[in-house]
Amino acid sequence: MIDETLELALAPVYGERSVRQGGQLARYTEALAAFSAQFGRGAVRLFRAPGRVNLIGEHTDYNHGYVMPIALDTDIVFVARPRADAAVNLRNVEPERFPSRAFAISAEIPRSPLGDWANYVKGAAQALRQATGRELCGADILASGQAPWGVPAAAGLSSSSALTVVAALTLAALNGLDLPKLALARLCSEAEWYVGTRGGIMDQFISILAERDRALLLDCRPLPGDLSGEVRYDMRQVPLPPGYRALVFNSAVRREKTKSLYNVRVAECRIGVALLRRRYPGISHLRDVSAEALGLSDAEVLALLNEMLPEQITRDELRAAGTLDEALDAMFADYRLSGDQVYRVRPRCRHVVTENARVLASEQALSAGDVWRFGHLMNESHFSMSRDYEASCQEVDVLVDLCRKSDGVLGARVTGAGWGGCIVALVQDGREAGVLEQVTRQYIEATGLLGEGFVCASAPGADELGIADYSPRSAAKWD
Ligand code: NG1
Repeated sequence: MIDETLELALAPVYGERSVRQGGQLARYTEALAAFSAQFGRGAVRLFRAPGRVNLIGEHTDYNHGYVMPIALDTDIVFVARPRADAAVNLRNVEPERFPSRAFAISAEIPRSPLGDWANYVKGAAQALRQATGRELCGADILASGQAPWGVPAAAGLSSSSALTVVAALTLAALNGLDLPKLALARLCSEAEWYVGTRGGIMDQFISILAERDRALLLDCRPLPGDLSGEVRYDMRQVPLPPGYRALVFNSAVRREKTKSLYNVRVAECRIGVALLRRRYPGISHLRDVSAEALGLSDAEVLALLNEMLPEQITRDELRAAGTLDEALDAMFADYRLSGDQVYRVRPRCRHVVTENARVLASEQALSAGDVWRFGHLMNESHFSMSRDYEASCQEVDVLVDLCRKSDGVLGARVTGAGWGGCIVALVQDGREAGVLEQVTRQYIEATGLLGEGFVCASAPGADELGIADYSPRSAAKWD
């Protein structure tokens, strides 16, 4: 009986084949049993949030620019039961990797050590508590995100955001909070700052707003509020090109050690804005530096960057030049950046400005069915990430190169924050098995690393299993 009910709930999410043959049914059944073993039998609710792969538009989101991600069918699932008190008890189906944790929900939840998985749940709980301003009930939670169904960690596929989103979704639902999807997405992107990185909104938005077989073209600049005060964004679901598949290859280079470079990049972009504002005070983010917005040609925009931005600069040099305003000073402290950090402002800004243009060009190419142009734009994007943003690494460059040289590949690029992790490639339908086999073999020959690849299956956004919206559920479902 449970199997049939579960099957009905899982099929629209993963597709019928994945439920039994792909093992999803077994995964959920195991998670339900593990929950009962840990917390006792009784009613529970199920929630999931997917990881993502970004097709194009990297490091543009925190610059109010454009991104084009799709949600993957790999996800993190919570089996949850509300508690009468504020305690959150966390268990995981992989206790060695993710040990049990417990904390109480409050407006200021003490952090676990850096890298601890509980921090993502704490960030979500604290953000909900602060946003509602009222006491929240806690929960007993069992998390399931193991391979092959989970989102690989530290691979640029947004496992951290999937965890944040599923935690916020679960705690909101168990507390009867009826948050619109956009408000939840916004809350989750702010919640993730709890862990220390000053990320943008892409990952949490796609995890919540995704539709199956669609990429989301998201303009990361919030639209001016209307009278209701609700946040709004410009976005469009873009169908994936028929006859082509997206492949993801994991370079097997874990990138968590270099995560602190992320905040350096955000700082470099903000320094660029501060310097450009001396001539164009209307610029608030690098998104405003475009040919269209400034009434210039593309070549003139690049000339402007060359003229106004230094190749590199330090905090002391900024101070000496009189450009270190209060906001920048506060940023250096907030981002925990060291005093001797060198900021390569010009190439970083060049990447963001050209990447925004590439996302818009990609949308046009895809709408016109011009997949070759889209592949070319992916290649250009990687080049820019590698050379100007220095957010690639040798192994990832090798992997991208091997992909591009394979028959049937139209384009390939690093995806996510970079410095390791995954790449994404666009491949002609029917060629994917050959490309996967060949590139895996050549990559291990070249680097000694086993870079696992898979064909992307897209999935809908985060939700409670078996229902279509975030309204509170009355019925207990599993026993
Ligand atoms: P990943 O690769 O998931 O760490 C990060 C940011 C995104 C975006 C990309 C680069 C977080 C949670 N995510 O993604 O907002 O800036 O890098 O495009 O910080």
